[in-house]
Amino acid sequence: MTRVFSGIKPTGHLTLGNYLGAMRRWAETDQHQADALFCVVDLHALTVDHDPARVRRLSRQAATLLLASGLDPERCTVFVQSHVDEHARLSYLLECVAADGEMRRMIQYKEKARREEARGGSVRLSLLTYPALMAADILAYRTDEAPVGDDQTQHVELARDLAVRFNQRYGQTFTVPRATPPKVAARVMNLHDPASKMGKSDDTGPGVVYLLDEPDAVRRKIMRAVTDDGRDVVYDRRERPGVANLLEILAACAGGEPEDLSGGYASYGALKKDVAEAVVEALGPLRRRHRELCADPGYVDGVLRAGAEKARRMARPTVDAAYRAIGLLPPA
Ligand code: AQP
Repeated sequence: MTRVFSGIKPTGHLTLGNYLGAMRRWAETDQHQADALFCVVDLHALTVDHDPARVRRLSRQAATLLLASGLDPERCTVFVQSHVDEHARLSYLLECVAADGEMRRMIQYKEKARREEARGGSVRLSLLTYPALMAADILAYRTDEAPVGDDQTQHVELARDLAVRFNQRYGQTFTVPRATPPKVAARVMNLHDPASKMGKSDDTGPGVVYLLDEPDAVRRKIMRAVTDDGRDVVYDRRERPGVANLLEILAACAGGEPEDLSGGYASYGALKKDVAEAVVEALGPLRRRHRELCADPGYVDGVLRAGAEKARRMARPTVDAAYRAIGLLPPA
């Protein structure tokens, strides 16, 4: 059976981008068709300036939202990264296989380092080495497929390269994974700045739809989305990125192809209205289930405890094998 692994970082409140680009597919498809693991990758949240209490709060919220989105612990493994030591253990070995130059080429590193420097902060070393930890997340489980949004495919490519290199140097140890981006909404863009990805930690709240936004807030944000010069509704990602983003969100929420949907609208206002209603409807069940789960924190704790135990059992043999292969003396 295909093994699938993917994760979500508790660096902010989860967004419509996280949902359409990743979570929805995990719940609707991956958990039914594969041996799937989904993880709140909390160690990754420490790569930028953070408030410890907030990371803890957001980790719990992310886990609750994963379950609210439809992940079923009977069908897949849901856990928190820091509860399974194998991720950090393997990450160090992969840092010993990775080259400094390939880490510095990562687009997310460049963008986030620039942002940290612009804020006057210092860039953490872990921001540079983060892709090695992400590779460890994936490789520890002998993952075949990593269903991620567009922005993460470069990191999965790096995980592939590291797996191949490790296997060549030290003997066959890892499965070589591949990224599987979604067909639509692989990159949901910021509603106020359609040149930038809708990210949970980019501090531009009005352009970001959060999964727990009230329906009226969702409507307001979408009605205020920037559109492009011109009045006709056409799907053109390069020339009309604002409208293209709205059409892609509509296609992802209500079905259809962005090109075909564009023909049904004579004005931007009518399009925005339909997008807003489609998003509110798509998020409705998730919001309701989230409220129920918040009333039962013991259930969420139990799922995470069992998930971590299972994940540990799955990862340990591979990580132990990697330790042996690279030349470390096993404990007596
Ligand atoms: N805007 C997006 N469109 C499509 N997919 C997206 N994903 C994130 N944003 C979009 C996908 O969601 C999954 C989890 O992402 P993550 O939490 O690991 O981190 P990220 O990709 O760095 O997402 P953010 O929200 O932008 O976080 P920050 O702002 O902290 O960097 C991934 O599969 C991702 O592709």
